[in-house]
Amino acid sequence: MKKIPTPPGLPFLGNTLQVAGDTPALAFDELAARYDEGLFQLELPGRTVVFAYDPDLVTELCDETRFTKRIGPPLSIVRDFAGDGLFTAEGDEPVWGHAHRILMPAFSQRSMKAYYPQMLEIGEQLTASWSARQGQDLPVSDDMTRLTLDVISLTGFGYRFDSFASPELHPFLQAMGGALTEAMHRNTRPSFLTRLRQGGEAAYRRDIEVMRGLVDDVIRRRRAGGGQGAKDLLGLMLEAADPKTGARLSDENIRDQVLTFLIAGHETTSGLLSFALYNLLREPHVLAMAYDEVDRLLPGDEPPSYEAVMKLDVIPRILEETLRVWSPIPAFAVTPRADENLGGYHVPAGRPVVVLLPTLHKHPKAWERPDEFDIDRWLPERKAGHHPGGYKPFGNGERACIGRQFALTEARLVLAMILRRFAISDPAVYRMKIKQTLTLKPDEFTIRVRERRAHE
Ligand code: MNH
Repeated sequence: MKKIPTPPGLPFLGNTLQVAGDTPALAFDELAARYDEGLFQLELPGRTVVFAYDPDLVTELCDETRFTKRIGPPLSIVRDFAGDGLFTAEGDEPVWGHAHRILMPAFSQRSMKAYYPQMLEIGEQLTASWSARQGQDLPVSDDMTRLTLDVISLTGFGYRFDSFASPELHPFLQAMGGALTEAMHRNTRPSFLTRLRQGGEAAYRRDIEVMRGLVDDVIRRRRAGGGQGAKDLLGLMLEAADPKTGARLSDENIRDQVLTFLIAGHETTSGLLSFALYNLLREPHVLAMAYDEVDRLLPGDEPPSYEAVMKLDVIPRILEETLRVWSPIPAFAVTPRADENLGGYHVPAGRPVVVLLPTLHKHPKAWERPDEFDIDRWLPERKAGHHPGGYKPFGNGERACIGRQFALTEARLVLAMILRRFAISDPAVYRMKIKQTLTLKPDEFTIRVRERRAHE
């Protein structure tokens, strides 16, 4: 067996200092650039972790008969607030299967069509808000967050944040950003340092209380308003039984799921939309193709129909390529079910193996000219030739993202609505600066817009 490359570390701290900054994802990416083997190993506080990014190794890691999702740090820390929600539940806990089977129907393509009018409504709030702010610097990540939070809360729970009515972001978002960032730091920071930061612990507990308070409000309003028979996420959770076992979700589990969906259902899609706008401003010929497409397929001023949006082709390819170049979730973790030979390297059962998406998605074994933003990679004939382990923005297998269609439907609609109405520009000539709160976003990215044609 070959030896997994390991960067030299310090006694006691191991490799902690190499990855303890504000953007661990970028630190992992830089370490990966040093090792052509396609994997390396780090000694982090209290544990040894393997990081893999060679597409052949990732193909093996995605074999669910050999590897399974692992809830270790940072997800085990996120359990402090997301509990047994789908994202952070262990696969062998029965509650994961119960919730998965109860909620799957809410993510079918048919359900997407049912959510469409609400997605459209919030999309129109965004474009109205931008129209009123023409010529001003628009905070892209903040406004995309307003949009995606309002969409998941309205479609999932019938709850309105009305984020575009307020210049400040909702306190829920502040609390969520704080808690996710703290979970990220606790992942790489030695635990004695976390124990020493007493104010940090209090702030973390406060953030969790703010989020829980909001969740209780969401559930209370549904119960007060009757809302019997609603087919949204909350309706299914309150009323449906697991088709396999007949089990229903406990009140505590419903709270965990609501918080999970409020977070997972918006944080990543807002990153995707922000990165997509960033890419379009750097690729004028792609932007021109996108304008041409929306003018052809969504002409006039009427709200675009679901059917017309489903016919878009350039915009979905922009989203696929954006997820390759900038994956909002930069990593996911699996572990061998039994001691494993992973491409000639010994990996013991239970050892965490983290798939590093930014490095994987630019690996020369899987991608020609990996640094080029090329939406033609996603033409059907070229897609068929892709490396099977080279692209995993939504994770893998049965623990892959349940909200993939939801995110892609929302993102293609909103990107189309923006481009149909506005000419976008970037007079500040933004340079990418990543902000990581576990997930990635462009920090302090602003754009300006002008109406493309006069609306009476
Ligand atoms: Mn989502 C799991 C990426 C949008 C709800 N999501 C995952 C995983 C990735 C991921 C990667 C797997 C994580 C892991 O293996 O530990 N998700 C994304 C991206 C987007 C996204 C890149 C948008 C772009 N996700 C959404 C949306 C929702 C959602 C929208 C809900 C409406 N995601 C989830 C849930 C899980 C998940 C829930 C956990 C699924 C499970 O394990 O059963």
